[in-house]
Amino acid sequence: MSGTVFDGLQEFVDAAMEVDEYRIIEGADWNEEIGALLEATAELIPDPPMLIFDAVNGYPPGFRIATNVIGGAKRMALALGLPLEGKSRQELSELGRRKLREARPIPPEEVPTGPVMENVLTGDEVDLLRFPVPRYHAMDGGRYIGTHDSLINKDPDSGYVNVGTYRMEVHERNLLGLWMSPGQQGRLICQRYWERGESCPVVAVFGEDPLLFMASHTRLPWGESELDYAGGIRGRAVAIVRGPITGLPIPAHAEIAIEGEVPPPWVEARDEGPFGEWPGYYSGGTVGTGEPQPVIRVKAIYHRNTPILGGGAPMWPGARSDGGLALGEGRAGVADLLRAGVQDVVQSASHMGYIRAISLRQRFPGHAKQAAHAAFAATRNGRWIVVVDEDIDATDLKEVLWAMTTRCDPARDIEIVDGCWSTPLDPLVSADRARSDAGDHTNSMAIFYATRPFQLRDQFPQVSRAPRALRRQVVEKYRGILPFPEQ
Ligand SMILES: Cc1cc2nc3c(=O)[nH]c(=O)nc-3n(C[C@H](O)[C@H](O)[C@H](O)COP(=O)(O)O)c2cc1C
Ligand SMILES: [Mn+2]
Repeated sequence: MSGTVFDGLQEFVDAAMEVDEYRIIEGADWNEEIGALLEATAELIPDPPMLIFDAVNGYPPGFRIATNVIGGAKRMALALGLPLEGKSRQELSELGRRKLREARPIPPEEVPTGPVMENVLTGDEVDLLRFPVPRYHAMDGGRYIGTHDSLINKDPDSGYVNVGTYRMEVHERNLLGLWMSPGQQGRLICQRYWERGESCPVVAVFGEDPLLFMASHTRLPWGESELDYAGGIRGRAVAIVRGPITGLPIPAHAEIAIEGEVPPPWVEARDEGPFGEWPGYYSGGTVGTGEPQPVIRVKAIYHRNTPILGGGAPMWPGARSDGGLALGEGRAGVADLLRAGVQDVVQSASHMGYIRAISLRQRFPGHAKQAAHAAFAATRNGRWIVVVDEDIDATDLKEVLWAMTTRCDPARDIEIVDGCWSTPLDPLVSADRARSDAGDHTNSMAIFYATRPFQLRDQFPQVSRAPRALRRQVVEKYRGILPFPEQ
C-alpha cells in the first residue's frame, strides 16, 4: 500500500484502518464531549490512534467525524507515500522533508463530476447543521465546522487560486463565520473584491485528502497556488469540479464543500468566536481584535454519501502529542538561520508554542547573540528564545530547562526586546487590546543565553551526566533485565 495516492479523506481513512490503530466511537456528544475526549487522548496517550466518531448524538450513523488522521508516524508515512515498515521515525521524517522540499507544482485537473456531487443542496435545503458539527471547548461561541478545512478563493487581478485553512463557525444554517488573521492571503484576496464594493466568491471544503489539507496550511509565496503544490506532493493532479455558482475549483473527492460569498464587512459581519486556540486560551476573532469578522453566505452544499467531516480543535499546548513525523521546523528553523548567515547551528526546536530553542556550536564571542537575533527576526508570535550549547538536545525540553537553570545568569543573560511581530491570537495581545483598544498587535520577547560564556568555556565545570554513547551502550546491554523503552 505504500506509495498509494489517495484521492480523498474517505479513501485515506479506509487505507489507514488496514495498516494502523484506530477506534470508532459511537454515541458521543457533539457538545463539548468530543473536544474534551480529544484533549484527554492527546494528553494521556503517547501515540494516539485515529479516532472516528459515528452516530454522534442526534445524528444518523454514517455522518462521521475523523480526527487525528495523520497524528501517527505510520499514518503520516501512508499519506506521504513513504515506506510503512523498516524505517525509524527519524528516517521517515527525513524522507518526508525531502519529499516536501522536492515537490514540483502540478496544476489541478478538471473533471466533469466527482463524489462530492453525490448530494447537492441549494436554497432552503442548505443547512450546515446537517453534519455533526462539534462545539469543541466549553466557552466556544458556536459550533465549528471548519477546523481542518480549506478556503478557496481567486485573486481577481491575476487569477491565481489560493487555498488556506481558517477557522469557521456556524452562525446560522446558511451563514458561516470566518477568522482570517490580518495579512493572510485568503483575506488579502477578499479585500480586493471588497475594495470594489463586491462580495468575494469562495469555496470551502470540510474533509479533504490529508496532503491537500497539509498544503492548505502551508504558507506559499503570493501567486503560488496550494492546489498545484498539493498536486506536486501527491505526485498526481488534484481532480477538481468547476463550481456551478462561483466557477471556482471544488476538489472532486472532498467530503463536504460549500459555495458562497464573503460580503464586505461593512455590508455584513458578525462577532466571531470565542474559540479555544492553540496557545490554550480563547483568542483571535472578535476577542482578539475588538471587531466583528467576515461571514460566508452559503449558497450551496455538496457532500458525499456518508460524508466524513475532518475535525480536531486546537488545545492547550501541553496536550499536543508528539505522534506523527517532524516535517518542518517552522519559522526560525535551522535552514532559516543558516540562510541568514549564522554558522554552526545544530538544532532548532519549538516547545509549547512559544519557546524556540536553538543549539549552537559556539565559534566566536557574540555568536550566540547573532543566532538569537536571527531567530528572533524570523519568528512570528514567539515569546522565549533560548540559545543552548551543542551538547544540549534542543528538542528535549528537560535538557533545555537544565541549560537555563545552570548556564543562564539572569542578571546578565536575559535580553528583552519589545514591539515584536505578533498576532491577535496571543492571549497577552488580546488582553491588551481589550484594555486599550490600541490596535497594537505586537508583543515583547525574551532571549535566554543559556550557553557557557564563550570566554569561560574551558573553565566552565565539566558535565557529570554519563556521555550519550555510554548511556546507549548500557541501555542495550541491560535491556533484557530492565524495561528500557526503544530509543
Ligand atoms: C489547524 C489549523 C488551523 C488554522 N486556523 C487558522 C485561522 O483560523 N485563521 C488564520 O488566519 N490562520 C489559521 N491557520 C494558519 C493558516 O492556515 C496558515 O497561515 C496558511 O498559510 C494560510 O494560508 P495563506 O498563506 O494562503 O493565507 C491555521 C492553521 C492550521 C494548521
Ligand atoms: Mn497561500
